[in-house]
Amino acid sequence: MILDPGPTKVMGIINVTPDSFSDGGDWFDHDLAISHGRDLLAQGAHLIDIGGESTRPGIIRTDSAEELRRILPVVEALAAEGAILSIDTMRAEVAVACVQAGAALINDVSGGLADPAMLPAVAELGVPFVAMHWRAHSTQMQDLAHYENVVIDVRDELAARAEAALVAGIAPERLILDPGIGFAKTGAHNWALLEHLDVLAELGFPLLLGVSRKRFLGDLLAAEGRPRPPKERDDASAAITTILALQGIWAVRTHSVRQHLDAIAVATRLSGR
Ligand code: PMM
Repeated sequence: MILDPGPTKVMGIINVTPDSFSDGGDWFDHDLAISHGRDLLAQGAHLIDIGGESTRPGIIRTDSAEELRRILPVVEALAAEGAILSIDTMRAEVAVACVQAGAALINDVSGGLADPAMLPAVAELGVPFVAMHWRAHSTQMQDLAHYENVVIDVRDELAARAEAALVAGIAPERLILDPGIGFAKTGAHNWALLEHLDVLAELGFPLLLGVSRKRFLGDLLAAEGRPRPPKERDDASAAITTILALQGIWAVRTHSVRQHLDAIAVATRLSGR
């Protein structure tokens, strides 16, 4: 089972969107998205995360019909080939349709906050659920990047989401938490969370982390005042994965799979996990 203990897992990303910051448009065509999924699996991805709605800061939402039009054929094709699929959605309707089409896990960046029907629907489906730390939709989220103590505040807000998920009937062994790197957070907030994941681990649930190609890495690697472009942030992303694997994080959500598997192999060899 995908949630069994063991070395850190790699979740490869397919954004079937025209406008994601990291790979926007690359996999918008169904055939390209499916062949990209096959490529990520051939590289060794343990699971594939498929999303049809960009969450880039400032972006206007996609409607549910369009979200399903983008992802359902990709889910059907890759599930038929035996891939373990995660669905990156904030909508219960999309979650239900994709699990019926063969998806294995729901990844909700809003942790069930965006759609009140999400937690009961996932409880009913009986699949694992990733609850990410989130404060508002993309148009407002960066206005809410204010914390007394980001580590404690994110821990407490995630604990509240976990509690809501359990009350809705999601089994504790099917719940995964994610601090939501870059969502209502500044670069400093992201680094503080990465330094103190032990505090989040105290909640007792597996952790998923998504740092791949994010803005704070572009800023870290900036040259002449210009952030490093998203597709040139993969080495730095994999460096973080090494550290996450040493800490026993459950999984990383990444655009490039092989580099991260290599990083995990090194960390696993050194730590004996
Ligand atoms: N980040 C993005 C989208 N979905 N899901 C989880 N669980 N965690 C994340 O950090 C996360 C996510 C945005 O990144 P992308 O545009 O590169 O997919």
